[in-house]
Amino acid sequence: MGDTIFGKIIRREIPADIVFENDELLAFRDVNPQAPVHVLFIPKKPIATLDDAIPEDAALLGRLLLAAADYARREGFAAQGYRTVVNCNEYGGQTVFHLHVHLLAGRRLHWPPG
Ligand code: IU
Repeated sequence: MGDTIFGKIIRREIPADIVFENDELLAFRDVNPQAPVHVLFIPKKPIATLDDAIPEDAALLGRLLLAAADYARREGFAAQGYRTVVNCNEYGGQTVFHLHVHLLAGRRLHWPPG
């Protein structure tokens, strides 16, 4: 299932504040939040980066993004607004090589990002 820290979270080898789970996805609070709400949505399948995703992952990645949107709606901040981010590789700022969608909310976010 991959040997990143997120793989360990999926396997419950290290703790995380999990907010959503189904058979193929997991979501947990970022340990270093950049906004009042900062949740990471990951596929359990260990895709290292968006650049490693293949056409067969299309539906999974769609459900991953929709899981973030559903969470925002459920938690009541969808109408106010939020941001989803996927960092890819070094210049994209990726530090954990298990594909993840950041969901940031709870404050006005700046654009463009740094
Ligand atoms: P990035 O897109 O790869 O840079 O995001 C990785 C995120 O994972 C980053 O926001 C970290 O704070 C977060 N994180 C975490 O929530 N728990 C961990 O044990 C580790 C990183 I390591």
